[in-house]
Amino acid sequence: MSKRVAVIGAGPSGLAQLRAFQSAKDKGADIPDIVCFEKQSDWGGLWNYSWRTGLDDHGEPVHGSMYRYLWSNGPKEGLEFADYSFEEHFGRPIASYPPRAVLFDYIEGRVKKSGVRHWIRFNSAVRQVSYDEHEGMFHVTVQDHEKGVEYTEEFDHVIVASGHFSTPNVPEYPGFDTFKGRILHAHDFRDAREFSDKDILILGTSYSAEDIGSQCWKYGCKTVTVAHRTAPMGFDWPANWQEVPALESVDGRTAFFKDGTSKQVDAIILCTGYRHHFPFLPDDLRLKTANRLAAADLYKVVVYVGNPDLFYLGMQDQWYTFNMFDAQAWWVRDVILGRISLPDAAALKADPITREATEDALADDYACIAYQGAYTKELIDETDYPSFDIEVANQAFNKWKKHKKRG
Ligand code: FAD
Ligand code: NA7
Repeated sequence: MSKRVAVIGAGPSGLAQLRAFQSAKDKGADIPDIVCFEKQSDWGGLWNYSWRTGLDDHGEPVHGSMYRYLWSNGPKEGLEFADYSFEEHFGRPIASYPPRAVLFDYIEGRVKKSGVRHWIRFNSAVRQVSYDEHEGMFHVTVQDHEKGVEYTEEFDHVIVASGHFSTPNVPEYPGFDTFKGRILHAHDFRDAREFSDKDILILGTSYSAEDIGSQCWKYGCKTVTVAHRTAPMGFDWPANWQEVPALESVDGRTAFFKDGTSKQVDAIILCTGYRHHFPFLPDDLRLKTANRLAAADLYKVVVYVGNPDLFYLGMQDQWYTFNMFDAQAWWVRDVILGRISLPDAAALKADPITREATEDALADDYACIAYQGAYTKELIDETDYPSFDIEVANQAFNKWKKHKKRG
């Protein structure tokens, strides 16, 4: 097969794509030329931990948003690869909530075993992608930081797997510019010990707020105050942890909240989420979506409806992660191999709209988990990705949610 496929990013999603093509090759399929561009010097995406914040050693924005003592924030039973179990990798059963380094080891174990590293060009940042209508080809311009050169190559397909939890969403509140403490976004949080003996204010009520607050509490901060814009988390928190209404302003070191109360704080940690950010894509190819389960403009949440030769992986909000990325990667592979046909343009466009409407009608988080489980199964059923028990995975997530509520 003479086709060329570019994969942008060697995090869990990009690696799933490499593994998917390798698995087809192992079974005798004629696969395209694959080139994976990764701007970091190693694979693993967010799981490739960096102590750095700001810019990396090449002047690229540091991709990593993870921190030193991060442990899996969901049960491993919900994310296990169907073709490479935790037991196969570690040789024995392991706990449900592994630390970051253990999950990195697991992610790496599978791709080391399948021998796909030679497809990856490391220290290679994709700068620009354009589509030539006449040729029907993508032009991908890459900065090679090792050789210090920029070059452009042509590809039949581009698969964007560059993640969407790296570019911070940073709100500004009155008084931030003169606050007499530290303000940082979760993306730049690295070590909870920095906040021991401090009074911290957290904005946001989702995963990062819950986990970074808990870390700071565990590593000895004096108090945790969490301000919510919509609703409090409502867990059974310790005595020196309070939930308050939305922040209105700060003055000096005092934070003022919507209900008229105030609190002296040393640091403000903005756990306010991330933005989908694709500086290398032009308007007509760039995904514009909220962080939701049914990402906008993607047929089957992977095919870009504006150009069906362009694919995106892992762009939705995530309950399911590694095995869902696999399901997407196997499905995209089969489109490229001609095993799955795409419908006409009208049907491509209609699909994400229907998915959004279904998502909007979901009653609660448990329904969201079931929805994403069903989506993962929908894709798996159309490929040869090894089937796994989605119902058991759903139950693992449900149990985890209930345990958190119990306090
Ligand atoms: P990423 O992991 O973000 O990888 C994208 C890759 O693309 C990176 O290697 C990056 O360097 C590369 N890249 C980006 N731009 C370019 C470019 N222009 N050129 C070349 N390369 C580029 N999930 C879980 O399952 N369990 C957890 O406990 C968990 N904890 C998390 C904690 C935090 C703080 C965050 C932010 C996320 C967490 N996640 C967790 C979710 C996480 O999104 C997934 O686990 C997973 O890392 C997503 O994989 P990805 O490949 O889609 O994106
Ligand atoms: P999320 O899940 O996108 O949550 C963002 C939170 O930030 C959410 O509670 C929002 O409140 C809140 N938010 C957003 N903008 C603002 C402003 N302007 N002011 C106050 N609060 C705001 O991001 P996370 O970082 O928690 O999680 C992302 C991934 O990282 C996830 O996959 C984890 O595994 C780790 P809202 O509820 O919308 O009012």
